[in-house]
Amino acid sequence: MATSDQRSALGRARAGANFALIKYWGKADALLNVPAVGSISITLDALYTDTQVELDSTLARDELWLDGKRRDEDVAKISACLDLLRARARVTTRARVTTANNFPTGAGLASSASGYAALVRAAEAALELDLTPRERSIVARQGSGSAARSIFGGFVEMHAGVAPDGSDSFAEPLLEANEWPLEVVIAVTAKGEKEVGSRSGMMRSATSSPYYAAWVAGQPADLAAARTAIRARDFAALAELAEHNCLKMHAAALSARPPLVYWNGATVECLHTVQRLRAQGCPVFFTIDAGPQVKAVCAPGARSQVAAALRAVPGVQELLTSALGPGAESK
Ligand code: 2P0
Repeated sequence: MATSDQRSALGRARAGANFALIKYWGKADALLNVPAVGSISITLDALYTDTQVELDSTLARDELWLDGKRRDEDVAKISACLDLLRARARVTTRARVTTANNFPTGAGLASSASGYAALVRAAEAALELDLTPRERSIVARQGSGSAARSIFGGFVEMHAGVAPDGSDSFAEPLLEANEWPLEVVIAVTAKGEKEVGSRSGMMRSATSSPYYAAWVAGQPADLAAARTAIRARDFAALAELAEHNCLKMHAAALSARPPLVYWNGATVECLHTVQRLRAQGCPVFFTIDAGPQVKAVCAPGARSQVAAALRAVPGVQELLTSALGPGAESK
């Protein structure tokens, strides 16, 4: 175990981004960051965050460097997450956190998911802690709900839980990446950080959308059906469910006051393109998060056909492709 007079220690980790097929949208407890609904996601191997945590006893406060820039405005959030781990290690030393995404930050590509998962793994190493995967997931959740899922690879289920202290609100693996090696083509339709982040977007949906209660009530059935489809590797069933669940989440966002329209014109064109491809027999489905990018999930053989079709959509600026990947690993 680390000691409180420790002068310096270093930890490094990499975590893949994930996105949900059955979405997380809404909180049961904002303070503990407990989601109102469970979710099911896939972790990617080609989009990731690399993070280094360096304990430095000369620092008066934590320091954050993101993609080469100092981000004082984001330090409070990462300090809160580090404090959970420092308390366990009985260490008070402040840390210099250096982190880089290999994909656009804050544009609906799950940078907080990979970011906090990598932070937890790197800080755990620096503090010489030895957490269980479940403990890592619980700490990562308190940084960002979706980060609880990036602790694991492949197909992952996040449990909302019922305990008032959040102790049963964690993610668990459903299938490893190689057990159903789907692939992903992401159509980037706008770059730059989005106007309304997920956190305030989901709060606004919860407090003002007339559809929010229906969204929450429908989630257990969608989770159960998706679990069954994933275990059976039933692509058609998962495709129908994931698109339905995504559009329900967006219905709750669109109907908030003021409304949350995360899409642009190219987003909608991509959605139609994916539906047309599937009607023609191509195994692909879409999902869209709190941003304008369209994530197309496909069976391995369909990737080049899907990429060609999405590349031809006016307004698509860039395509990112990925296989499914492992959970967060220390380096
Ligand atoms: C998801 N999203 O399930 C959903 C779908 C966005 C749309 O998880 O407040 O950044 O940090 O817990 O994890 C994004 O929400 O929110 C998200 P916080 P987070 O992937």
